[in-house]
Amino acid sequence: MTEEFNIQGTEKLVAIADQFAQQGKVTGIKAFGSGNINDTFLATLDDSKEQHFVLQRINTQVFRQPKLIMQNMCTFTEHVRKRLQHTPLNRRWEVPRVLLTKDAEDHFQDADGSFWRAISFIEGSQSFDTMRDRAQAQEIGYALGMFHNLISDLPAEKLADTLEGFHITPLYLQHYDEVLATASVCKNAEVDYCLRFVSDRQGFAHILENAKAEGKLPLRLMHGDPKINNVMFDIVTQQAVSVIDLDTVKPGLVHYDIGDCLRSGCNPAGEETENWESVYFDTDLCQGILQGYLSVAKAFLTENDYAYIYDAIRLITFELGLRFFADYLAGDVYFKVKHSEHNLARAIVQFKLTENIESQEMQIRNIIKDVK
Ligand code: GN1
Ligand code: MG
Repeated sequence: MTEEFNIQGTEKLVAIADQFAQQGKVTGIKAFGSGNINDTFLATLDDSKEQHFVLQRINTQVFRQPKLIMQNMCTFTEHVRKRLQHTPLNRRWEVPRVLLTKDAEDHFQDADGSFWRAISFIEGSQSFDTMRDRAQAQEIGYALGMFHNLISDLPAEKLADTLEGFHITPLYLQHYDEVLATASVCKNAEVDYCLRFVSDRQGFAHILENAKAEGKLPLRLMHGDPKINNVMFDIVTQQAVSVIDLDTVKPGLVHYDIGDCLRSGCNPAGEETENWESVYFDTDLCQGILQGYLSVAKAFLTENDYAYIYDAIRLITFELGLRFFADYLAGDVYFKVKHSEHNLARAIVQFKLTENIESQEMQIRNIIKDVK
């Protein structure tokens, strides 16, 4: 993204952001957040009503049909807006709005063919890369539960599949095998650890897809990426007020979300640490997240849903490690990296976390039983 920071680049960005400024003028723009796929910027306006908005360049190598994403986003936001109008909550809750261009389009394509879109910024809010404490864990859980609750009456087929194969672990495994067959793997202790780790868990990779195929887990709508920094907190009250990053809201299993939220929220060392020995799964935070989640999600969960929560936590953690490792072997074609070993390091974090989850299986299963 360094290109963006020369004057010419900034001018170009401001001009693109200006397309979405219905009122006022764009006075500044800066890189924002820590996304691994899209490029994200925060634009500042000289308008007193709406001071900021989020501008994003969609990575169309990953999201091949960005127009479908915008369509899903509009269907989703419209549904939730109506639900909240009909049944208001007794606390602050916000849904990011899709901003239109001056030509009333939900995206803008620049001269290079890049796909840009803008989303409202949740004013007075912030996000966190790692969990602060148990109270925050409960809020994160509440946020995911509220998100699921608000779409639980929107039929899954109303949204398009914008990223085929997303969270289908057996497909990631298949892709990994293909990459492995052709990659020139540079062997060292870390790579050996990862190769071994994956090969020991081949059978397990199918657990959620089997349950789905057997009709034990229904296809529902999901967020797809409810990691800790996609939950926004009110700066003053410290309550969760929004779940952002709606690109992967589409049909799937709520278990992918539960697994993703817990693998991300219960890892105090964070996804980006290189201090692998410090990685562990915090069961106290796990209990907090699940309590918060169930305070709003109990209404639509079945016995089978509970039965697969532990497997979901273990699987989605393993899956992300597998995705990072496969991308390392493939030469970093999917996730953005800061250096050549970055995806390998990220994979090891997720595998260490998986190992720690496995070693605490009984405790985690007991927590699920207790909070039910
Ligand atoms: C990617 O781009 P970002 O950071 O929102 C990825 C998620 C991973 C996450 C790990 C579409 O999300 O699945 O869990 O990185 N998104 C996609 O940080 O692959
Ligand atoms: Mg995302």
